[in-house]
Amino acid sequence: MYAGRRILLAFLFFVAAASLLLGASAFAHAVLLESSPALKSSIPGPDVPLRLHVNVRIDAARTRLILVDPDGSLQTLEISGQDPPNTISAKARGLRPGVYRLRWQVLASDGHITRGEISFTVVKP
Ligand SMILES: [Cu+2]
Repeated sequence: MYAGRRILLAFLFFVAAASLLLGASAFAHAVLLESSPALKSSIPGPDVPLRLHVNVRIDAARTRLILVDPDGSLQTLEISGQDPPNTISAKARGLRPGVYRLRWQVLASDGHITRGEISFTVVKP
């Protein structure tokens, strides 16, 4: 009984230590802090400025932004700016009202790729 408890405590300690270590290494990855448009927000069209803010400096040359239209078609967006180096800016033009998804993929300075998807709604201006 007592030995079982000690094993359980050791296990819990191990889990806590492992999650601390994982948390520390995950910090070097690019984590999305903020986006414009924000997730599930509505924004007037037809021209929509896009901006992603991550926690670390990213490599623009290895960053991809793909916009999925309401009808499911894809367009690759040109990255127009990276100032400061932990942000990416682009502009989507001529968007009709509807639900869009921005698929993003960034390469952080530690060599790890992070991806995600932000859905937002374009409304009439
Ligand atoms: Cu990493």
